[in-house]
Amino acid sequence: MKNMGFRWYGPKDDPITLQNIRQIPGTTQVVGALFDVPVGEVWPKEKIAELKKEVEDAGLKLEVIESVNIHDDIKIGLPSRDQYIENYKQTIRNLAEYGIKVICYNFMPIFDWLRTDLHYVLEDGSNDMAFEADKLADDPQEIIDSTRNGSNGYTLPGWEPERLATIERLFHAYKDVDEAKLRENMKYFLDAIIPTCEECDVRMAMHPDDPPRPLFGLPRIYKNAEDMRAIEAMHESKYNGFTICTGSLGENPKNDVPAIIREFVGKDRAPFIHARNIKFMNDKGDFHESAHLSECGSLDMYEIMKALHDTNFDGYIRPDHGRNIWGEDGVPGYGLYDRALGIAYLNGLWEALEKMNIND
Ligand code: DNO
Repeated sequence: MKNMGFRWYGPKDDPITLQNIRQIPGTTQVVGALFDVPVGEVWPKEKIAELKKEVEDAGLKLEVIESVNIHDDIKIGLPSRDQYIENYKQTIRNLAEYGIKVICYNFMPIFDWLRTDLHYVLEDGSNDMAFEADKLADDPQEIIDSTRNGSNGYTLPGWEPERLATIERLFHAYKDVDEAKLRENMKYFLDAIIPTCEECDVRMAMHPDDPPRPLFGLPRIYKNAEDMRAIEAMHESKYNGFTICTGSLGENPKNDVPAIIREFVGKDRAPFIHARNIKFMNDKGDFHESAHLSECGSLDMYEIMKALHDTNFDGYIRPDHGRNIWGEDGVPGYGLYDRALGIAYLNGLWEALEKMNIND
């Protein structure tokens, strides 16, 4: 696939090098970010330029950013949001100057994605991440206590201790934010930034809530196709788009992922795809992640790729979380080997689809 990408955490934090990525056959894009700019601040041009140069010097392209995170004040709807929105618009302009075409972001309150186990051991001795609802507290106070004591009861990927310290304050700030309020705040944000995206030709690609269900009483607004239609209607523009993360949406067995692709790629509202598989552990929706192959998980990756092919998808795609295999133990979900195998598999499915099409 022409825009196959690989997420990279940068020279300081990622044990994977750009050369490693370059050597994965069929990979042209690096999906990157600036990890040291605090959420809410403008991304400085010099740092963007530096990242871009590094990626291009390695023979790769940088056209997708994951993520420019949204400050919680915007999601809560505090008066300070206007300044954060102005900063976001400036970041969009700065990124556009360096050829960025897609910005992936999410609108999840407080937490990004959540798992209850980062090293769930599979039968073959490899490990990956899992989510079991029973292992999660109902009471936010329990998370606060457990994270504060460092008792390791919860797994909050990407949460540094300083940010954890703000959890308590944040839960309080969200107490009056229900789904309707969060949608209202999202519309306010989109109405403000989408005209800038249109001017700069940068497409926003909202990532689904992961897992796609309310957690700890916090609202979730991108869980399924219906939510996507509501978000789409908030601000009609192809620049108000989605990341379709097959794993996140697929974590709810009621979501028909190929149908979601057909609908939203079909109408050019999904410029970015995260392709991964998950495996249900029971009928309560608990799951662990898996190798990308259909036979290893619960999602039919052929049908997913076929839906992309049938809708003439020509956006950006990357493999998503992989297992830790062959003794590797890197950033959870973001090791080298299993994601590289994922790329080989996804590209193989795509090649077959292309050739079947030609012979039709
Ligand atoms: C998890 C990722 C998410 C994603 C953000 C987008 O592995 O897919 O953290 O990057 O939700 O803002």
